[in-house]
Amino acid sequence: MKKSFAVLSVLCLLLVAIAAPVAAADKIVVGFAQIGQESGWRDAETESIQSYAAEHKDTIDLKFSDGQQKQENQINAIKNFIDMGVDVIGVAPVVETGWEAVFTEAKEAGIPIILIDRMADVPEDLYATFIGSDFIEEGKNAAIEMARLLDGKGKIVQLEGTVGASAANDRKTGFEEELKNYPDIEIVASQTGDFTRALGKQVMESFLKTYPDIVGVYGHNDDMVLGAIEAIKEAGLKPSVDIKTVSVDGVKGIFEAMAAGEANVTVECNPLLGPQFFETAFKLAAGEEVDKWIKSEEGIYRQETAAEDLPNRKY
Ligand code: GYE
Repeated sequence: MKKSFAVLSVLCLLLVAIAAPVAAADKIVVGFAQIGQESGWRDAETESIQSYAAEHKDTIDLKFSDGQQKQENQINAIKNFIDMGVDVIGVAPVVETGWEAVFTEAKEAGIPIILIDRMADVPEDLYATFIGSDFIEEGKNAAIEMARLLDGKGKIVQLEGTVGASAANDRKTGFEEELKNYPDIEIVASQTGDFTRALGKQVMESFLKTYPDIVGVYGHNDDMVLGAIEAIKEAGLKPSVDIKTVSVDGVKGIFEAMAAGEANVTVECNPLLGPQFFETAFKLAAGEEVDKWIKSEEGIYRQETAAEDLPNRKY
C-alpha cells in the first residue's frame, strides 16, 4: 500500500513537472510602462489595456506601471521589467528622446519593445513596432478644419501638449506646415498646457488677456481645449462662436461640448489600443515579424453631427 502510494506521488510530481512549463509557456508576461493619467484619452487607453488583460488572464500576465508623467519613472519601470524577465515590454514614451540606453538593455536581454501611442527617437533596431497614429496628419487635418471655420483669416492661439512628446511635436509641425497655405491665419501665441485640462484653462486665461482679438484656439488634445472653453466662458465670450475650437482625440467630453454648441471640431486619435497591443505582443513572443508601424484609422468630427455621434462614442 505504502509503496504504491509512493509510486503514485512520484508519478504526480513528474506530471506536474512536465505540465508546469507548458502552462507557463502558454501565458505571456507583458510589462507596460504607462505615462500617467494626464487626460481622458490616456485613461481610456489604460482601461483598454487593463481590461483586455483581465479578460485574457489565462494567457496574459500584465505588469502595469504608472510613470506619473516622468521619463525617469518609465525608465525605472522598464529596468524592473527587464530584471523580471518579462516576454515583451510596452511603453508609451512621455517624451521622444532619451530612450536609447534602456532600450539597448532590453534588446541585450532579448526582450522586444512595443512603442504604443507615442514615438521614441531611437534607431529602428531598438524597437519592434510602433502602434499608434500619424500625428503630422492629425495636425494637418486640424489646420484645414481651422481654416474652414475661419474662412481663411484671423488670429489664433495654440495649446501645445507635453514638451518633447512626439504627439505634441508632430501635431505642431503638421498644423504649422498646413497653415502655410492660409497666409491670413496667424498663430499669435503658442504655449504648452501639458495635455491637461487645468493647464489648458490657465494658459488660455493668459492668452485671452494678452490677445483680446483672437478668433480661434487649436489644442493638441481635447482636454486642454475643454479647459480653454471654461476660460473663454469666464471671459464673457462664446466658445465655438467668438472663438472657434479645433482639437485632437475625440473624447466624450469634447463631443458633449460640441453637442452643446461650445466646441467646433475634434480630429480623432484612437486610444483603444489594448487588443492590438496584446495581439502584437503574442506575435513577438512567438518570434514572428510584425509591421514597423501599426497605424490607427481615424476620422474628423464636427459640431454639426456631434449629438448624433455621441451615443456611438466608446471613450
Ligand atoms: O492625444 C493626449 C494624451 O500620446 C496620443 O497623449 C497620445 C496623447 C493624447 O495625453 O490626450
